[in-house]
Amino acid sequence: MLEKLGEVLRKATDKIANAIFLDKNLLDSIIRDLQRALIEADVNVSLVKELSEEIRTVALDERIKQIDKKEHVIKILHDELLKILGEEKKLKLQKGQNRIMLLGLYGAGKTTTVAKLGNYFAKRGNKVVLLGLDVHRPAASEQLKQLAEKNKLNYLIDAKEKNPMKIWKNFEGEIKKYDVVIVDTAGRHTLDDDLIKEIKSLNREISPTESILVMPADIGQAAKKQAQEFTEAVKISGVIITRMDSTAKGGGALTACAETKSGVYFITTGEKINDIEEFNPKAFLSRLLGMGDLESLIEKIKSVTHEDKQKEMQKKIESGKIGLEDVIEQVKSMNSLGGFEKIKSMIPGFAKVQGKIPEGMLESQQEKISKWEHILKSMTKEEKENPEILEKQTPRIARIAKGAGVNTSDVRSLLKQYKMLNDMVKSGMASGDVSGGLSQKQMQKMLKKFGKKMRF
Ligand SMILES: Nc1nc2c(ncn2[C@@H]2O[C@H](COP(=O)(O)OP(=O)(O)O)[C@@H](O)[C@H]2O)c(=O)[nH]1
Ligand SMILES: [Mg+2]
Repeated sequence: MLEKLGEVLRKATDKIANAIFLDKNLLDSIIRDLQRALIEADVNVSLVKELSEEIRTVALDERIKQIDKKEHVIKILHDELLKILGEEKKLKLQKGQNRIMLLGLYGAGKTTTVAKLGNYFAKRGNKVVLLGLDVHRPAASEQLKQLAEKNKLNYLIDAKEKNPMKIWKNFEGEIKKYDVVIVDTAGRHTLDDDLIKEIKSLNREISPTESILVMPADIGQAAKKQAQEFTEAVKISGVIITRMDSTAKGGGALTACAETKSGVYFITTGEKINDIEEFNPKAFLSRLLGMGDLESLIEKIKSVTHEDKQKEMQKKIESGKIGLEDVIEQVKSMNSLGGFEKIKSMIPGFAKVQGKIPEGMLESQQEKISKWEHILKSMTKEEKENPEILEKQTPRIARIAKGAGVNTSDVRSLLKQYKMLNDMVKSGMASGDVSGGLSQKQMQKMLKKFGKKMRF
């Protein structure tokens, strides 16, 4: 059910959580992924735009400290998604008899849902009966009968009678014995005059306590129009979305219902009798995000963020000096993106020129990282604190390489990366304001030089 969207949302929150700094480029890439996934889930483009703008506004708000930004962004993402999913609407049974009528077009899932809903209420101790009033489809009453018998539910059908009002009248005495009557009705290909007429007279006759519109999730955003049309014709008290398991468009159906303020009571997620669940937007979203709730999500971010470390890092960048360990630490913490990508997102402004970075520099450096870690272990405290002293010290470099079981070129590559980063930091690239440091042109020149020198 919306697996793809869930996956993208989880990746986006992970990216936010793992970022050292949420700079514009990282944000752009996250928003791009989100937009694509939401639109693929058939969420209305203007809703998607709104959501993106909200996130962008918060993320680029200068007044919010970098440290707090990730939490803000995650919270906004969560709240905005919740907003487009709509309010929770529960189907509460009333005292006295509940007459729940399911309406919808052909193949929407009415009959199947009548059985599921009947089972749902029967399991909760109610006296339930299913009533078949679909007189148009020859096999409709047989389908209901089979579903009821299979699941030991009471049912009332009359396969011969072609007037649904008559069936209701004939069974009136029998129906009185039950607390919950779930009524299956006939659909049409479209909501035409005949269907409207039939629903209206059923409404008068039965005076249902609930008139529920059943729509399949695969109609996506078209759910909006359908909900509006049905609501105009008869009073709809809520919606059930079926087949959430079999389409990627469920996001469209759900958000379309929220837009029309048609509360979604239930969603159904399979062919089996128990494949029905109350639609709780919060729980649904948590599941999509793969979290318990917003609080645990924020907790997760805090736990991977290491606030102290982040503060420390920011200080170092501001003071214009990054240590060897920082270089490795930062590169390491973004395994999924590869080493250099991480450094890119770490230094605001850097990614702006990413197109100009020589190829090869962006290669994943996993192997290199593990070598670097060994290298660090065979360095003295003095060397680690002041890598500059190694610069022209071939014997020292050879000693370190031997201790780490790597080549001297590996040691040199770490030193180069270290130097490069510090040069960049010093030159003001990491100030967060590119224009305040080097010009774009100067930066490109510098990168070119680095690229030639380094061949990562
Ligand atoms: N995968 C899946 N199929 C469903 C679900 N609900 C209904 N269906 C199927 O959708 C088809 C139409 O359902 P039916 O109840 O006969 O629709 P009706 O014409 O509105 O009464 C049937 O093949 C059902 O088995 C669901 O939640 N998941
Ligand atoms: Mg049916």
